[in-house]
Amino acid sequence: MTNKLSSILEKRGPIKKIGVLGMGYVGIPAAALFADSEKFDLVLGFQRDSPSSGYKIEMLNKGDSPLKGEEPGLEDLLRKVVDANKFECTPDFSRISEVDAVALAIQTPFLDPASLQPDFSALIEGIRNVGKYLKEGMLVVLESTITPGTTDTLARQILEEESGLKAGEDFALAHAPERVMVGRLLKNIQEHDRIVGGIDDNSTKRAVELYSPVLTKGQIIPMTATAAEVTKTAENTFRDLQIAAINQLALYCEAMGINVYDVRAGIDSLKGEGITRAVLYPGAGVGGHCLTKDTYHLERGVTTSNGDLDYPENTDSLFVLARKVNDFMPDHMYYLTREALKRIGKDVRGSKVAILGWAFINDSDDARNPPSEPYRNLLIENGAEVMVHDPHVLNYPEVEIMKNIDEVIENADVVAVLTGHSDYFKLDPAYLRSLTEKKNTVIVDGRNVLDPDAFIGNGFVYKGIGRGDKNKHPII
Ligand code: SAJ
Repeated sequence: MTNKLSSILEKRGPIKKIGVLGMGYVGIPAAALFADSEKFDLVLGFQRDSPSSGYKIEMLNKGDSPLKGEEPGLEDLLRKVVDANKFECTPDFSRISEVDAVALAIQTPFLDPASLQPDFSALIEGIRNVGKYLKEGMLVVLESTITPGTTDTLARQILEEESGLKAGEDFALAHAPERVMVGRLLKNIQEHDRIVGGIDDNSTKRAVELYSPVLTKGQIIPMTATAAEVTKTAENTFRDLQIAAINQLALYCEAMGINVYDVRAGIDSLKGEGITRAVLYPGAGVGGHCLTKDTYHLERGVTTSNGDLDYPENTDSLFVLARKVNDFMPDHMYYLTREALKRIGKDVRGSKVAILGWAFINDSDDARNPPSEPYRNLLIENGAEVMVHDPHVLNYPEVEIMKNIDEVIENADVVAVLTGHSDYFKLDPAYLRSLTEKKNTVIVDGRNVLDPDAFIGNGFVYKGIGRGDKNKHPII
C-alpha cells in the first residue's frame, strides 16, 4: 500500500458525498440506497441532459422513478431521500469535484449483437467527465460490466490523462460489478454479496467503505479490480455453460430416442455431501443482455492480457463452444419445424408459422437478443409466412408483435413455442386445431410447456426439444 494515498485519504476523512453517473436501472437504486444511509450526507445523480434521457432529471428531483416496470420500494425510497435533501439529480458534471466517491453505472451494450463488440463509448465519456473534475483523495468505482482489465488499464489511463493525477497515489480506483435483476433492484443491491476490487489495497479498502453501508444480508467480497471484472463476466459465463451442457444433452436424447427430462431428473437425483450437479433446463436458446455477451467480455479480457495461455490454442474455448451450442438451439427449432412439415408432405416454403413468445425470458416483456429472432429469420429466409404473438412484449423493431393469439394461430401450418410464458401452458389442443382448421398441424415445443400426448392425440405432429421419446410418434 503506498503511504501517499493512505495519508491523502486520511486527510480527506470518511466518505460523505457521493456521485453516481448514469441514472438507469443500476445507477438510480444505487444512488437512492447511498442517500438513505446515515453514513453519507449527499448523493448527486449525474445525468446528461440529452434529448433521449434528459427528462429523467426533473422526474428524479421530484422523487419519481423513470424506470418502467414494477420496482418494489424504489419510488418511496426516492421520495424519502429527495424530501430529506439527500439526493439530487443534476446535468452539471463539474459538481463531481464536490464528492468524495463517484460510481459509474453506465451501460455497455453491444455495438450490434452480430459483432459481439461492446460499445464502451458512453462509459468512456463518463470516465472522461470524472477525470475532468477529479480531485486528490477521491474514489472512482466502475459498476458497469466490462472486459477484464478495463479498470486497471483503459479507465486508469483516461482518469490520469484528464486529471494529471496518479491512480493508486492521488486517487483510489476500483470495480464493483452490479448484480441486479429488473423487478428486484433494491433487494439485489442490499442482499447479494458485493464483489469489490481495487487496483491496490488502499482502493479496495476505500471501496469497501463505500459499499458496506448499503448491504443488509449481502457480504463484501474484496479482491483485485481485474479479479472482480473476471468474477462478474465468469458468473454469467458459467450459467451459459450450464445451460449449454443440458442443451447438448437434449440433442443427444433426441438422437437416441429418449426423454431428456427423465435423464435430467435422474442426474439431479444425485445428492449428498459435496455432490453438486447444476442441471438446468434445455430450450429454444439463450437470450438477454447478460449471458449473450459476458462470455465474450471474458474472452477479450484473457486475449488482451497477453498472458501465457496454453489452452485453447487455435480452437474455441470451452466457453465459446457453450455460446455456440446455445446459439444453435434456434437453428435446431428450425430443423424440428422442417422435419415435422416433411412428415405431412409439406415444405417450409409457403407454410404459415405461428411463433408464440418473443421475450427472451418467461413472463417478461424483455426482448433483448431473443432466441425467437434467429428462428423467425430462418423461416422467412426459407419462404415461410410468420406471425408472432407475445402477451408482454409491446413492440420490437421491424417485427409486428400480435396480442390476439387466435389471429396468430388461425390457419397456421405450424405453431412453435419459443418462450415459456405461463399463458402457453394452458394451450388446448382441440381449440388450437379448431383455429388451424387442419387435420395435422405441426407443434414445436421449445420450452417444454405442452403435454405431447394431448397434442398427438389431436392429430398434431409434435416435436419437442429433448423429447426423443415423442419426436417420431405415429401421426393420427
Ligand atoms: N435459459 C435456459 N435454460 C435455463 C435457464 C435460462 O434456456 O435453465 C435461458 C432463458 O430462457 C433466457 C436465457 O437463458 O433466454 C437467460 O436466462 P437467465 O435466467 O440467465 O436470465 P438473465 O439473462 O436475466 O440472467 C440474469 C443474470 N443476473 C445478472 O446479471 C445480475 C444471471 O447472472 C443470473 O444468474 C440470472 O439472471 C438468474 O439466475 O436469474
